[in-house]
Amino acid sequence: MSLVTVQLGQCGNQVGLDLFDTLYNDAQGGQRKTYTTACYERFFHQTKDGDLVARAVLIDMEAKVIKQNFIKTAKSGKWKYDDVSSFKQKQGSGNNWANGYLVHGPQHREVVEDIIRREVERCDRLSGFMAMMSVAGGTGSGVGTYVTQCLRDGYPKSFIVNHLTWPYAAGEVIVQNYNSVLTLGHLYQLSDGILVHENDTVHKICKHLLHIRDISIADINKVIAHQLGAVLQPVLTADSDGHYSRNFMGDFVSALTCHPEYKLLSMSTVPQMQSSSIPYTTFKWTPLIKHLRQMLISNNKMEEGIDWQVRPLAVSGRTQSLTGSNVNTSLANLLILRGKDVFTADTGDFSEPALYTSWQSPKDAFNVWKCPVHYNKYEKMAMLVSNSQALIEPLDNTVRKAWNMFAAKAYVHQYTSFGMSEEDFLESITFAEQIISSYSQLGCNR
Ligand SMILES: Nc1nc2c(ncn2[C@@H]2O[C@H](COP(=O)(O)OP(=O)(O)OP(=O)(O)O)[C@@H](O)[C@H]2O)c(=O)[nH]1
Ligand SMILES: [Mg+2]
Repeated sequence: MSLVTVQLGQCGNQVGLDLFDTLYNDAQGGQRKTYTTACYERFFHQTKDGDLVARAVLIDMEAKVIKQNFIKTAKSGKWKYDDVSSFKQKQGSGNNWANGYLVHGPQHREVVEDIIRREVERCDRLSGFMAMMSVAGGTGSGVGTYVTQCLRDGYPKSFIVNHLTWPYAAGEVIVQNYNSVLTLGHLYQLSDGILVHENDTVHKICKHLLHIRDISIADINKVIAHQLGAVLQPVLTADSDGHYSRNFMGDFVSALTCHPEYKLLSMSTVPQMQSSSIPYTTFKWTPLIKHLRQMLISNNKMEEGIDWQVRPLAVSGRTQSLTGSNVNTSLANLLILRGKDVFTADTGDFSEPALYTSWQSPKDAFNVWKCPVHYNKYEKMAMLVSNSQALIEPLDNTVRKAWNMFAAKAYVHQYTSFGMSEEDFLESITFAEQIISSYSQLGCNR
C-alpha cells in the first residue's frame, strides 16, 4: 500500500525533499530486495522509462523552494518529483495563518484537489496521507490546515497523519505563536496523528551529538528526515506474519492514537552520531533500549545528559519519581528496532505499567516493530514514537505567549482583516489549553 505525501510551504517542501532522499538512499544501500521493493511501493511510482517518482504533492504560495526542489532532484538524478504534482504561486502567505486558511486555501481548492486526486489514482492501494509543514509561517500552517480539511472531506476513510515542524522558541516570526495555536486548534479534529519535531530539540542534537559547529537548516532537516524515515520505512509488525506491514498508516495510528484527545507524537532515536564515527562504534541492543527508555521517562529527547535519577514509582494517587522530578507518563509507545540480530532484542522494560497512564494496560499501550535490515548506515538503531507528556512544555510556552499577545490585542487586526474573528482566536487558544490539560492528567490518576 502507498502513502501520498503533501509538502506545504517552505519548510514542508524542504523537509519533504530530504525525507525522500533519505528513504531512497536507505532503500538503495545494498540491502534486501523485498525491503527495497516495499519502500518503492510505499513512496515512489515508476515511469515507463524506469524513473522513480516520489508520491508527493508540492504546494507553496511562493515559487522559490519548489523550483529549487526540482533543480536539486534533477541534478542528483536519483529520483524525481513530477512537475504536474506541484502547485506554486508568487506571493507567499506572509506568515499569516488566516491568509493561508481563509484566502489562499479556498482560492486554489479545486486545482489542488485535482493534483492530489491524480496522485492518489497512481496508487494501487492508498494507505493514507502525510501532510508536512511548519506551524510558524502562513502557507504551511494556514493552507496546510485547509488542505488537511480537504483531505478529510474527500477521503473520509483514509488515514491522515500530519508532520509539524515546531519553531525555535526564540523564533524569527513575530506571530509564530498565533499561527502555531491556530494550526493545532483546527488540525486536532482532522488528523489521526500529529508528529512533531521541535527545531530547538533538533538543533541540540546537531550540536551535542553530531558536533556540527555552524548549524544550518540543511543540517536540521537531515536529522528530521533521518528520524522520520526510521518511522516510515518497511517493518514487521507483531501480526504481519513475516511480511512487511502493508497497511502502514492503519497500523501506525492504531498503535499510537487510541483516544481522540491525545494525538501528539514525539520521536527519539538512539544512537545518533557523526557518520565518521559509526564504523568504529559497536552497538548492542540492551544498552540502546535502556537509554531510549530512560530518555522517555526523563523526557530527554537526546542521548546526551540523560537524567538517570528519574525512575517511575507507582504510588496511589500519581506516578512519582524517586527524586521527585517529573516522570513523563505515556499513553502509548511504539518502539521500532532496525538492524542486526533484531529478534534477540529484549524490550520487556517498556512494558512496565508505571510508564503508562492508569487506564491503559501496557499490552495495549506498547507495540514493537522490527526490521532485520539496518537503517541509514547504522548497524542497529532504536526509534521511539511516543504519545506522552513530552510535548506539554513547548505547547504550554506557545499557548502562554499567544494568549499574552492576544490579551494585548497585538497583531490581531492582521488576522481579522482576512476575515477571522476574535472568537476564532479564543476558540483555538482554549482548545490548545484543553490539550495541555488532558496530557497533564495522564500522570495524575494512578
Ligand atoms: N526545520 C526546518 N524549519 C524550517 C524550514 N524552513 C522554515 N522553517 C521554519 O518554519 C517557520 C517559517 O515557516 P515557513 O515554512 O518558512 O513558512 P511558509 O509555510 O512558507 O509560509 P509563508 O512563507 O508565510 O507563506 C520558521 O519557524 C522557520 O524556522 C526548514 O527547511 N526546516
Ligand atoms: Mg514561504
